Amino acid sequence: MKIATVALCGALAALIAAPVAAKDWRGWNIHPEGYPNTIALEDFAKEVAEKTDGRIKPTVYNNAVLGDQPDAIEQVRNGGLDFANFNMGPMGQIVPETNVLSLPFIFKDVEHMHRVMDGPIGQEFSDALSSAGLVALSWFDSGSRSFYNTKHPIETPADMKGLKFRVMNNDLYVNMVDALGGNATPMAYSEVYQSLKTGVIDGAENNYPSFDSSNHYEVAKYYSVTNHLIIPECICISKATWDATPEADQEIVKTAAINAAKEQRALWAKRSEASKEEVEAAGVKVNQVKDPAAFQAAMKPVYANFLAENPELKPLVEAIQTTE
Ligand code: GTR
Repeated sequence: MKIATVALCGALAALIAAPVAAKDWRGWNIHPEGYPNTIALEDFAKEVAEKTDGRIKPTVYNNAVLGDQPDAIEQVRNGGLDFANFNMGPMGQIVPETNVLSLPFIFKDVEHMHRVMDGPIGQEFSDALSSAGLVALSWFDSGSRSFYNTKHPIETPADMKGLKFRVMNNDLYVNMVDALGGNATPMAYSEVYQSLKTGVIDGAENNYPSFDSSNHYEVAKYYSVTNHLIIPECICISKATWDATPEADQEIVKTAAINAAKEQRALWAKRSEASKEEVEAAGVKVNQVKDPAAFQAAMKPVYANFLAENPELKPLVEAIQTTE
């Protein structure tokens, strides 16, 4: 054998024998330990590490320690972070199609949301996310959101008047609260507790598990059930990370994400009940609004403005509304 050939063979052998460097994936999570999403994300990470024999080692960073949601979305898009559990609320500012999911009362109930997101319409949202650098692998629940505040129960839209509510970072929510007669302030989730406590805001809106885990219930004693938003959440992988992953491992990651979503949905249902009981036991007054139709009727201008600004999204809105 010629010397050059020997050297080449040696190099090839070294390549084959060299262990493939494990890929450390960093994952963003807004929630604390023990929250349904956190448990499911950690099980996702475990399954991926096990099934890839450690070729991929995902780590989940809880409590938004890697930044608030809008920042984290950017980081996952540009490959600075590898994966995350994102609520589609703040996503609307970046991927306009996902704003459709933030239209108040667009879903009849959580089951309706499941039917939509688990079918072909869900795929349309995945495609839109993918064009923005995010691969949505599966959909988590986040129940339905209602208003809570430190002052008094909300029975009718008129009770919103004069109250300042924190909303997630999305202009649609500002329009929504305006249309109901209240004042809206977009604010990071992590700042809400202190702002409620010091009176910078009077209220916010969320599902029972987040109202509970964020301790907002300690300061906001009135939770008024409006169910105005039912917003799905994704396990999203950075497209840069995804494209750099061999196909066989992509399959493993996808399956793990679907398993995690099944687990999260089951945990979610239990946690919603438990959190409702917990906040009531802690003295929160929960009331059903007297006339839900009045809240829905107030959303007409929100829809009208949205469709005037985004006429191309009308078919998507109608497709959801007509899904049985
Ligand atoms: C929670 C949601 C979070 C975050 C938070 C918020 O219900 O799971 O991703 O969006 O609400 O209000 O900021």
